[in-house]
Amino acid sequence: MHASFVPTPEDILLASFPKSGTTWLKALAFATLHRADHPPRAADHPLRRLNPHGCVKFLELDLGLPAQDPKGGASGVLATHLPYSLLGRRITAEESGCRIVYICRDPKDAFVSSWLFTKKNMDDAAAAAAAMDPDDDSPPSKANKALCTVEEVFELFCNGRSLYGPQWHHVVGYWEESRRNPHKVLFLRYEEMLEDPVSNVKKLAEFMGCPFSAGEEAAARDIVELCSLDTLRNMEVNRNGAQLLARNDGFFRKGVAGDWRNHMTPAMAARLDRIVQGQLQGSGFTFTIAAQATT
Ligand code: PAP
Repeated sequence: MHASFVPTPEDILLASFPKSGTTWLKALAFATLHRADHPPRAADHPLRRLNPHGCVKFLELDLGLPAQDPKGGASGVLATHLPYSLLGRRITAEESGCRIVYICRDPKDAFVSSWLFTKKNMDDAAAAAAAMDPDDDSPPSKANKALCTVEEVFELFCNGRSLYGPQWHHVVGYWEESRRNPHKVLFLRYEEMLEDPVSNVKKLAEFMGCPFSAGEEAAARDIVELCSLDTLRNMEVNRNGAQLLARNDGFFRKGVAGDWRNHMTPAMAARLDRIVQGQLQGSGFTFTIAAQATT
């Protein structure tokens, strides 16, 4: 589907490795771009009735599907999990004018988030199947037999075998392009956004060509508030709605940096850090916060 996508200079592409803050970035970019039509405090703001994935579509998944909200679908902002090397010249060429915002996250947290998301979806599917067939008394764990153990999935992740992986190549591909071409690719870090969301939203707005004016200080703060994990999580659509393959509540879990500590052993974390550091050697890039976290 994405081969048919022809970007215009107004288009913004939000790129990320899965479970790195995509949903948050979609919400922030959408709310920032459309703040004139949809003030963040408005009761009928699209983010109050649509999940961020309903407001900003995925290039490789949704294009060509009927949009849930035609206005949202035509917002000029799209998202992708594709690595930079697979985007295609129509997007990456300087002449396309299309700009890319990338969000990166500590690989340990992205891994844990992905594992828990998959597990939850499998549990939800098993519960839904059980509800449809109450006479089937096989234990729920039986329905989940297909799910690998966390150790097996971790092994694959460490070997670079994950959806859109290896994670570190994904990040470095966009990071290098952001260094070569800072007006084409804005590189954001999930952990830095947690620390100072308002500054990062201002940076995002500037890059997207819609900077906040001096009188818009409150609007920037209101957008951060509207798009915060707690606000989005508590909306009816995100408590009870669903996307094609997942319930919306699964997109809003803890939203912190360093939760890997609660789900990985120190040995697992040290191993992944070693692999990533080895792979990053010579690139000039570091997951600074990740490196600090295990020392
Ligand atoms: P996706 O790749 O399926 O779109 P993505 O949104 O990139 O998922 O990542 C989900 C993570 O972002 C979750 O992290 P966790 O599992 O470690 O908690 C989710 O909680 C977090 N997240 C979602 N929305 C927000 C938000 N508004 N603010 C901060 N973090 C968020």
